[in-house]
Amino acid sequence: MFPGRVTSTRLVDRAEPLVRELQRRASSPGRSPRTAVVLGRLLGAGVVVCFATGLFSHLVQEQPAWLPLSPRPVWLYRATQGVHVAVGLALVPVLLGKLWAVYPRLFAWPPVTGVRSVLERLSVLVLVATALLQLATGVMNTAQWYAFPFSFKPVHLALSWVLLGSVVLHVAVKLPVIAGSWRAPSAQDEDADDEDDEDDEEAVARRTALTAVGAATAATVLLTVGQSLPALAPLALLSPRRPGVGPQGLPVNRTAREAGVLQTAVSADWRLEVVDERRGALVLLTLEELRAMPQTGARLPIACVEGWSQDADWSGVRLRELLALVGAPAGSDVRVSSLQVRGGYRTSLMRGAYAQDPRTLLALALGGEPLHLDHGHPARVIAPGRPGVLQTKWVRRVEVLS
Ligand code: HEM
Ligand SMILES: Nc1nc2c(c(=O)[nH]1)N[C@H]1C(S)=C(S)[C@@H](COP(=O)(O)O)O[C@H]1N2
Ligand SMILES: [Mo]
Repeated sequence: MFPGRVTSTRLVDRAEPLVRELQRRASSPGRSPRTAVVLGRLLGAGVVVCFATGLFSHLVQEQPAWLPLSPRPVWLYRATQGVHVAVGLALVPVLLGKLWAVYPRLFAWPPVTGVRSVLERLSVLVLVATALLQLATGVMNTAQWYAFPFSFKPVHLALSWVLLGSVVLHVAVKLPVIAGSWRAPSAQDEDADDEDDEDDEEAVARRTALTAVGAATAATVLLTVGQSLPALAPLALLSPRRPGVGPQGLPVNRTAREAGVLQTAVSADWRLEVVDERRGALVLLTLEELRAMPQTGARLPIACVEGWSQDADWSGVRLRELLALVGAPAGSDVRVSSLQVRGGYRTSLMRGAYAQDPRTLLALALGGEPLHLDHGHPARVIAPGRPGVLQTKWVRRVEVLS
């Protein structure tokens, strides 16, 4: 009489033993709730660290007027973004371990037991999907492999809020398991009876699983962290860029050829324009004139948003001395433009605090030699505390904004 209903009941009847069998096969003593909790704690802590350092990176790049950021300490962005990428990479094996530990729960039977369990499963789905996407796009971005059909930054930023939110929700839902895990060691001492053997087997399997994840994490970090930690630079075999490797001993993110400035950057017609339109002031300077001005040296890092960083000895003209030539008031914001015609990093905004810093240079030399074309010849910006993307190369114009 109700053929549709009968069929679906039969399907469910048939599915149950299959799902239970899948679950039985997937179950292993290493996948104890405690394994999941231990890895979960690491993941949670890592997500919080990545969220904080990522948000900082966003704010340093946006330089919102309401947030008076400081160019000092000079190494701050280098440290926060180095940590962001190192922790982000370390999370990859931890997340894979966590998914290994919990995936048999996909085969829970019955699949849902009510509204609460539907919500719980949905929240885990969002958590797993965002975590995988966030880590995958992050890693792909550091490798400059832009295979995804959306622009990285806004998606990575939005996902970071969703991820943080779903971690908080997940911890709230799992609080009983987490709390039980805090109590576990003392509880085990108490019931010293015939369950002991099983506990031992589980403890050994758990330790094996955690050791494997730990080893994979250590290997990932050891083979990449040298991109921002000079002492380990020789080990950074998995990093797209390694300190010391590049023209003048410094890596290059975008070459002069890629930026399309091969001709314009070496043209004899090049002049630096320093402009304050509101005062109607314009100064044009040749490279020889810039070299004839007082030269200042500064040891400052290039700290790429993609995680690699390296200190170098720059020298050139203090930016604030150039701004003084057009009578710009101390602390003015400026816009720096390059010879590049296309691409996101052809111009950059610099807040007054940075423009005024005595170590902010329009650099003409690197390591005592004229700038290599790929490092921004004839002139580039180098300022303390700025992400690499804002250290504009092949500078053509410096414009006073306020
Ligand atoms: C735990 C998860 C993560 C969170 C919550 C997170 C969060 C963020 C946030 C909020 C930003 C700033 C985005 C913006 O400027 O608008 C950022 C930037 C960045 N993140 Fe992550 N991130 C995570 C994982 C990763 C991973 C695994 C990697 C790669 C290993 C990575 C690589 C990057 C890079 C390269 C940037 C700089 C992008 C740019 O400015 O061009 N992130 N992250
Ligand atoms: N005009 C211009 N300047 C630029 C870029 C660019 O693409 N165009 N790339 C930036 C990035 S992402 C970094 S990390 C630094 C790298 O400087 P380097 O090549 O001298 O090491 O230059 C920055 N300056
Ligand atoms: Mo960069």
